[in-house]
Amino acid sequence: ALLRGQMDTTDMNLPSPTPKSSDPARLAADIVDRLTYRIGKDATVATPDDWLTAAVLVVRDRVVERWMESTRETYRREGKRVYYLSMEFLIGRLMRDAVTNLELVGEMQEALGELGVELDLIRELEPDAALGNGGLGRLAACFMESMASVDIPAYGYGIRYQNGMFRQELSDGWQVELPETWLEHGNPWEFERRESRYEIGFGGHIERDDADNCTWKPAERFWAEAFDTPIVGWKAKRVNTLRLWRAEPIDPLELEAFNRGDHMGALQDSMKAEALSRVLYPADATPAGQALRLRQEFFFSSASLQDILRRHMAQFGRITSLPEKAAIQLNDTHPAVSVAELMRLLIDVHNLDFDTAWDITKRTIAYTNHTLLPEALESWPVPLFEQLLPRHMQLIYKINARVLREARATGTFDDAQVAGMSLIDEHGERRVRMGNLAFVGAHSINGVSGLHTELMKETVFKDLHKLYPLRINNKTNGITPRRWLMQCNPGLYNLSREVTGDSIMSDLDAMKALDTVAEDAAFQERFAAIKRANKDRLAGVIEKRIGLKVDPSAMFDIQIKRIHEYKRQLMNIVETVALYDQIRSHPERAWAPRVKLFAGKAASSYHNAKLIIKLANDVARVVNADPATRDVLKVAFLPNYNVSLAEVMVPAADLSEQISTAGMEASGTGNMKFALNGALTIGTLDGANVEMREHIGAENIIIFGLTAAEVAEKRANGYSPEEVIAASPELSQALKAIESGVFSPEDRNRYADLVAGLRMSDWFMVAADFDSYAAAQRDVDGIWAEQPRWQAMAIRNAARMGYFSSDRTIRQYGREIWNVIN
Ligand code: 6GP
Repeated sequence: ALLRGQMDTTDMNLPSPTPKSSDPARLAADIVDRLTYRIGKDATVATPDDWLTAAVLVVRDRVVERWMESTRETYRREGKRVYYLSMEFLIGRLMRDAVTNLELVGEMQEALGELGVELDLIRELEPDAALGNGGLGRLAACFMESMASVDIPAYGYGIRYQNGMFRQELSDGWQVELPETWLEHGNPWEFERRESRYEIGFGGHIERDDADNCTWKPAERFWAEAFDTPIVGWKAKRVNTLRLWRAEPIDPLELEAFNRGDHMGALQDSMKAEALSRVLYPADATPAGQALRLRQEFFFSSASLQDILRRHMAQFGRITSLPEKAAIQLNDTHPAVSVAELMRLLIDVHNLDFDTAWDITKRTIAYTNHTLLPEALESWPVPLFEQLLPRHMQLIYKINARVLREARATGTFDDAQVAGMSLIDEHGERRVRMGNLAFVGAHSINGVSGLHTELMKETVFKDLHKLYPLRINNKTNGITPRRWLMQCNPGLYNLSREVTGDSIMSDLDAMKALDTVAEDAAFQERFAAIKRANKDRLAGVIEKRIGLKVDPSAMFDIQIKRIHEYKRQLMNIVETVALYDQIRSHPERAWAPRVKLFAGKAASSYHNAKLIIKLANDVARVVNADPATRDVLKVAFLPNYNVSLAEVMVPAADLSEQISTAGMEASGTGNMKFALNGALTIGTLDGANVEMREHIGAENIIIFGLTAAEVAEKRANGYSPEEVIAASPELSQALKAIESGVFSPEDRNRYADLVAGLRMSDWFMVAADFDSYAAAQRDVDGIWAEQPRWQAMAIRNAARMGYFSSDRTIRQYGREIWNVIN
């Protein structure tokens, strides 16, 4: 009886678990049950957090049945599984997601109502799971939800950071970073799997066995322990697993040291383990570059691969069938060390020869690139790599020798080109190039928008693409319509369904039917009323968070995303200053009232990004206090941007700012969320904006500025921002005001260097695009003045975003990369 769990139970008559009812009365009884027996509290003393936990546990029970069924079914079908390896999963809250996908919203509301608890209130208490920085992490979360929704058996693998993305506060307009403590009240969604743990090694030396096969004797060893969170697909069709690893010491306490009186030394291993899964590096599209980061990358890659191989061998018993049964997707280069780790496991543990192992590795692994920014291409100093991962270094040299041999054999590359393809950068300090490692170890390398994929072929991977021309392909990003329409904007969702029918959540293309009512005055009125209600709600949030009153009938013009020079928040602020000047010089004109909203975090070490946040706040302070512009212009920077704040801001936007320097934003996904929620986009021909224009129609989007080719041309041939600035009176005046301290009277030099950067080099083309941007903003004003036209355009935006559902993206991955859908 003790061994029951490991025995074949098929011929035993075990009782089955009781199916969970979704009747509101039953749900209410279950909630009280969890409160009593799991949390140990009486309803009379339960706090709102206790009610939330009890409600989550009840919802989770409804998920578990479908979860086990999904797992069993994949096993039975002997199907292929997808493994999505990502350092980041920016999930946000899970309660509303799970309840809507289970279609239990009404029932849960009623059940909690019977207990005198409001669902809407307790779900606001749920902390955001903020295990990501921005676009890359949020994409991983949308993909997890879509894979479950389109019925692909998939596991997400990542790190269970104890402290996710930092909490941002503003102190006198400056960003202050505070630790995020999302696990403070426990996490009722996750299941700790103490039995699923793997040993992870670092350092040490290699014992040679024979030509291929080696034994690595690491000097440091830790456990990786699994925590599983169920991810519910639309209508609970399938429930997949997000498996996050936490590091544990193998020797929690070195008793010998402790007894010697060395109490700190005795805990050394525990502390080192804790550091591994402690914090998310808050660098977005910029490399963290520290040894701990490489340790984190290897830690979760190795644990995930060991788990994948264990599952494969348990079911199929033969390692060589791995590529037919497992597709491993690397989310950017963060898990790129997986290429070497899979090789090590195949050769040293599964005793394959190098050639067979290399063939299996390439057929199993695929890699997604998310940025072309040269500074973001990860590379590690060879000495550091060698010291932490000696066996992997050896394998990388061997892989490199093979790739360079293949390159030379073509006879088409000169020495410089071969050096560029090498996995080792030999300029100055020798470094391991993680992008090249991911490229050569994968059968598919994809970009995230059409433009980005083409640029990848022409720039970073130019020669590798020539050597392996069939590998690069495009998978334009998408967003899940469940979270980014149905849940965040129920008003628009319900109104749309009157026209489109009920299928839009499984087929976002059906939104197209809204085109037929775009010009209909009665429909426009209802559409505008929903937008207005969303704006009223946001106005409430703004007042509560920063004490600023804004007029919900004004145009809400929003730029929310990580603060980065290439995203050009600075251009938006400078244009705001120019507009402010204009309004003051021409108060008699009929200005379209605007509320300019900003939110986003800056990497802690990114000086200019932090200064841009301060500038937004300085400009806001001056503008908002000026009675001359009071009725037409307000500026606000909302602190602590996260998924939950986005869910309030996106549905309330009239205008979406997607104004990156062309060629620099790989795709963007915020752009898609806004358009789906009926905002107009002002943007450059960058990333997925290009494809959005094709789908929405050029007449329904406001495009301005240089193209990617023009930017490249200007950079190559030199360009003089001073001349451009001199030729633009508006820009000159705005820059002068900023650099002379009009917005920073207490520190007049605060922005001198920032503006000098624009005058001297202007790498991001702020000056070059300024006039075109300002003119486009005046076009926007013109459209705003013709409300029926604006509403028609906004409706057409929502109608034509079907292509940008992440279900479409995931089906393309499934067909063209993973081979899990026909
Ligand atoms: C981002 C890109 O900057 C963004 O354009 C894209 O939409 C998103 O990835 C999803 O593909 N990249 C990152 O966040 C990043 O860290 C290494 O890239």
